[in-house]
Amino acid sequence: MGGFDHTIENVPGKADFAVLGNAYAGNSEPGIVMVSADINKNGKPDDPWYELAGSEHDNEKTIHNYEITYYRPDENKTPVPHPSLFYVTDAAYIKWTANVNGEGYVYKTTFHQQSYYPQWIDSDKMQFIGTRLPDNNTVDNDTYTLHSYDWGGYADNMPNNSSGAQFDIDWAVDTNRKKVHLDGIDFVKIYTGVNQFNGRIGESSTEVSGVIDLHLLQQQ
Ligand SMILES: [Ca+2]
Ligand SMILES: [Ca+2]
Ligand SMILES: [Ca+2]
Repeated sequence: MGGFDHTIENVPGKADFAVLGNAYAGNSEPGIVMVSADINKNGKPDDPWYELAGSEHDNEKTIHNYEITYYRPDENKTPVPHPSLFYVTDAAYIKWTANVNGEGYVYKTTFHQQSYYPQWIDSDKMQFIGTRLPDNNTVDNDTYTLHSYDWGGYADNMPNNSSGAQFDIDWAVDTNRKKVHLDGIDFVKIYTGVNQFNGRIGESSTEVSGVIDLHLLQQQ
């Protein structure tokens, strides 16, 4: 989550800000983008948040109000080998449960040896609530391709220099998924929107390296 030293204006009919990631063709790790305006002018993100809707918003495979809980693993437990993938060192590493489509595990792989559960978190479980986007990968002989969604609303979905990395505040919807109008925004929050395993790549995780006011840059 981040804030700005000024309000990003919602210019009618134009994209208003860009979210920088590291997506390129076949390597999209889409994240949900949320925006908020500092309505009470206290400089803090304690105002209503709105999701930006994109091409998957009305996709029947998108799960709205998805709730997922991750459980702290015992780092000294006996690893469970994967039946076919040699590079998975523990196929029962971090257990997760969800309100839709049940449960599973985040695998540990030889490519990422560190502890995956956030070490600064005291709680033995972490719950997140949000939108889960449809899986965007295809696999051919254990080579994964992470396809981009068609348009809008998603961070780390399309290359930074493309219009697919630009966002229009007019895409904002409320918790009832109805369009809302905001004159501008002061805060942006982004989270990974897919829950899938991609072989040697590991799990999908949205990268964000910056958010840019397109009007300030006078690119729009
Ligand atoms: Ca706009
Ligand atoms: Ca990425
Ligand atoms: Ca505020």
